[in-house]
Order: sequence, then structure tokens, then C-alpha cells
Amino acid sequence: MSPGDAGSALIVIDVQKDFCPGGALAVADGDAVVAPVNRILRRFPVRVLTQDWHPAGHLSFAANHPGAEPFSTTRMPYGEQVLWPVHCVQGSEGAAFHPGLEAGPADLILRKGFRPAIDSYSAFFENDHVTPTGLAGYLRERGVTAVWLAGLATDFCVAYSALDAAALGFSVTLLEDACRGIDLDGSLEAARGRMRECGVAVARAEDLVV
Ligand code: VGL
Ligand code: ZN
Repeated sequence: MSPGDAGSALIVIDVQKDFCPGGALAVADGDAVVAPVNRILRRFPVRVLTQDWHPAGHLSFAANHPGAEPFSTTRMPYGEQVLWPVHCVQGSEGAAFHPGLEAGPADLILRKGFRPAIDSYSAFFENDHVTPTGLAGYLRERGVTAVWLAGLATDFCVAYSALDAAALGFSVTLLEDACRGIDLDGSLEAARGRMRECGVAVARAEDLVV
């Protein structure tokens, strides 16, 4: 399938100020995804943007675990959880989209990570891997069978979304030049490996021909 086909969707993950240089959980070069995303968004018939959207008391924040350092890990009932700096607090400046992102053409803005006790990297499921966000139903009702992924961060929210999309039966393509990673202890290579194993294709936004 190609981006212009009726069953194609672009899903742009978390292109928010806090994940861009100067933000609370800045991804190196994170703002470099804005231009390629703007260039390709209108080429897809279905366009979804996601926003990481946490309450201030969110348990993925190190600040809510006395004595814990950011980027350390803890056990949650659903598995291991990285403890992050406070980021993307609902309604805060940092949770806003990067000001250069053209959000106007988006069909759906999906917010995730709003349940205080569970993180949600994926646009499809919370980190317990069972609580759905509703995105799969939205895409299916719109006849989507193939998704292209861009945004931040390659090794967390983008990878989790790609792996879930593949498991849900969507054809999945990662747009590698429209993503940037955090790379915590080799997480970028690990995520690339898992995506490859799960049949996620890799392409470049700059090469998309519609
Ligand atoms: C993300 C860490 C915490 C992401 C969100 O968008 O990749 N990473 N929350
Ligand atoms: Zn988050």
C-alpha cells in the first residue's frame, strides 16, 4: 500500500514541546521531525496525532516516588517502568504540540497516559498491554489497514505503537527520518531489533512518493 491509498493512515506520536530541545524530557534533535511530518501529513487520507497527557501525580514521574532519580526504573504491577522527569502535564506549556507542527490537517488528536497509576507509551494500549486507547477501533471503522509512524520517541512511544499496530494486524512502516530516539541504555537498538522481528517495515519520509 502507499500513503495515498484509502486504507492508509499516518500516526504522529507525541511531537510535544517537552520532547523537543529545551523541554522537560528533551529528545536530542527532537524538533527535526517537525519538517518531515508537515511535508507528508496531507498525503494521507487518515491523520492521527497523539499527545502524552499526564496528570501531575502520574506514577511514571520520579518526583512521585520519594528518593527516586529520573531515568531509574521501578516495578509496577504491570512490569518494569522507567521513572521519568515530570513531563507533558495536562494543560501545561510542555504538553502542547511543537509550535511548528501543522496540527490543523489532523483528523484525530488522541491523548494517552491520563490514568495516574499506569503509563501509556503506545497509542493503542496502556503499558499493561490490555487497556485499549480506542485507536484500533477508530482506525478499523475508517477502513485503515496500513499505518505509517513518525514522531517521538523512536525507542519508546513510537516503537510501542509500531509493535502493537503489527500485533493488531495492521501493516506498519516506521518513517525513520521523521522519528528521533531517547536511547536509554541501548534502548534504540533494542527497539529497532524488536520492530524488525515483528515485521515493521522501515522507510524514509523524504522518499515517500504518492
Ligand atoms: C515518551 C517517555 C515517557 C514518548 C512518553 O513519547 O516516547 N517517553 N513518556
Ligand atoms: Zn510520558
